Amino acid sequence: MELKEKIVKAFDQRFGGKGTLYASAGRINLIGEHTDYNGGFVFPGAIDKVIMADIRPNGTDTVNLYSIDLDEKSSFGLSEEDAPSQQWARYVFGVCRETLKRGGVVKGFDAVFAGNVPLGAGLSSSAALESCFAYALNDLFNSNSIEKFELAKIGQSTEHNYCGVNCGIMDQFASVFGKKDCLIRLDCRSLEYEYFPFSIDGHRLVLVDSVVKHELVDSPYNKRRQSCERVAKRLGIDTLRDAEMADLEAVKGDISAEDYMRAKFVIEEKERVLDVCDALNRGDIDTVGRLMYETHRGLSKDYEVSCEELDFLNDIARECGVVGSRIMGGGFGGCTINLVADDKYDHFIATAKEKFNAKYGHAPKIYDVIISDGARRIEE
Ligand code: GAF
Repeated sequence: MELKEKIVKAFDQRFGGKGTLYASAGRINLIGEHTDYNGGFVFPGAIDKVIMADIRPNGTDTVNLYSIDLDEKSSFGLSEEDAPSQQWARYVFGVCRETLKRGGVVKGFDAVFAGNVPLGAGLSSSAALESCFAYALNDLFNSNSIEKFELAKIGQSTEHNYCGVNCGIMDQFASVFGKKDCLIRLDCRSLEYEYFPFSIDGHRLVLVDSVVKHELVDSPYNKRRQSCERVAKRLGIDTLRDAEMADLEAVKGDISAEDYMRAKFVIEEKERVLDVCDALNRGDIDTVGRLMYETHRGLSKDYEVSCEELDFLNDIARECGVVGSRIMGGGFGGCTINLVADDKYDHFIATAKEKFNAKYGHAPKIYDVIISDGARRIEE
């Protein structure tokens, strides 16, 4: 059954009648990893994998949610002390609270939701969930008076204040602003953005999901961010956006070797984003691919957010003549993103499955992605 039919049916069974349907998308990022919280550039796009929700105000102060995928329900009030215990429900609770904190209106509602964004794969299913509800609450209760930028920030603040992840703005921005067939070059300091038509004739984007998620103690994502902030502080600047390699070299003796490597990666990566945008404009796919491999190396060796399985997939991509390949998203598991010529695709996928299975005892999952629209109301 299609996602939409499944949701409409479940809403009717659980709450009776119909609500309004909304969706928002997961995202890919062609290049620009861990640059968002450093005030740098990113280059993401929304994809054709979504979280969809059927929502209807219920005339009370209570929110009633049902997640089809988890087969779990949650009910909560809208005050700060009403936070639900289930992590998945806290994403929606956070969006309600952050909307209210900004002076928006939120009243009780019933909602059923489900999705096809793979979980834990680095495709930002959580941003898709946040953006779907932020968009819906704006439409249902606020006559769309809340700016789209603010919807993205509502999602980001939800992560910070209700989910314990001190993330940047990239995922929520891509999910809210995503546009069919376009990548978005976003300046995460000014929030100025530009749509780039994503035309890669004779090539396609494919994600290879290692299906591993290394749960590391001590929140390694937040620790990476702290390293960057320490170096910026030492340099007397707000963020590493304003640092050059020469600045970093000048303080090398005063910072830890680890902080040096983290900052080096960020400084190099912010330039790579601009170079990839230029290369894409020229139709120079080979340069795009080469820079993707450079990013992988940096994420693996300097930023240290890769893992054995993802490095293995990256090596296979190189051996199979894939134009560009790298770990995508926050890291510590999940997917590689691969830019593959059409005539190399079948060989690459078959080889990745066979070799990965032989080494790790399970096949990776393969997702072909199409760049698509972000948050929206679904007209029936
Ligand atoms: C995660 C975060 F949520 C983003 O803000 C970004 O930092 C990304 O990791 C790394 O580029 O997806």
